[in-house]
Amino acid sequence: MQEQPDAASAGINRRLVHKTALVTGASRGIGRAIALRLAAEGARVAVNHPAEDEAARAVVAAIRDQGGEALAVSADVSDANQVAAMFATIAETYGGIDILVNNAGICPFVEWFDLTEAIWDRVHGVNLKGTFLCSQHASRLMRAQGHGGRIISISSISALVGGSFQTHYTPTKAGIRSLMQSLAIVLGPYGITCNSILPGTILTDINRAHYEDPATMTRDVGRVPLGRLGEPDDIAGVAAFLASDDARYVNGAEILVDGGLFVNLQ
Ligand code: NAD
Ligand code: RM4
Repeated sequence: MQEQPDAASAGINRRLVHKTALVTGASRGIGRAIALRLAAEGARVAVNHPAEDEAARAVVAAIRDQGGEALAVSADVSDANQVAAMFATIAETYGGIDILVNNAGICPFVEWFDLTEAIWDRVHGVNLKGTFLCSQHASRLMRAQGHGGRIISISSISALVGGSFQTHYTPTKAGIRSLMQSLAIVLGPYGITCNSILPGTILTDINRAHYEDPATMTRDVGRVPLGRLGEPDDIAGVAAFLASDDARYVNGAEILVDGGLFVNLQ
């Protein structure tokens, strides 16, 4: 594989050379930033997207343009058959997997009294069941390979605190954090570490409409001691750390990446 002058000149380490990663929901937002960062550190990256998606092809092209290796893999992470087919493609193409980033997630902002069973099921299906399905497939491959692995799940500050328009969503993020804790125990003996990242508020397509209201934006920025909402790149470096050998003894942990929002209560 070619060297990456861009990564080197940006001071980015090449900690993931010879590693294969899958990032779910990697065509936009936080997933896209993580895919680009893992590739910049030398990993081959499978860029998951749920359906026909021009943006996923653009992420693959951006990685190849900087000398990296990437593949777009389509699957709705809530669908067991599609997930199985995606992992078969990755195993066939790259021979296995070393790093899984469970990032795909949805959060339609909905009032509690308007919440329907269909919305509840869909949010749980994508966020929590998707994390279960992908983690089980990845860990089976990692166990068979016999040299450990990394499972990193994008939980949320919403695993720790409530959200009035997120009554369907916060339980999925608490569930993802809890799943990583249990899997840290189950998979630790195979050298597979399982950790969560808990982003605070990162401005992406998931919440952009919510922040079109300037009063909401001013209120929420005012709650963050660092004085700004997060950006996808604020999460990408933390994911790369957890994927790397620098985090080899980090297991069953979580990293809150929120600019100080959570501790700003008094
Ligand atoms: P986003 O809407 O930009 O990205 C979500 C990604 O998930 C998209 O690429 C989308 O195509 C993909 N996706 C949706 N449904 C899918 C499915 N069924 N199968 C596969 N992929 C699917 O939002 P984002 O903010 O980048 O969110 C990424 C993750 O970060 C989510 O899990 C979200 O809950 C979490 N998160 C976001 C914030 C935030 O403030 N933005 C904070 C904490 C956690
Ligand atoms: C996150 C967190 C953010 C919100 C997004 C949609 O987990 O709750 O504040 O903007 O979800």
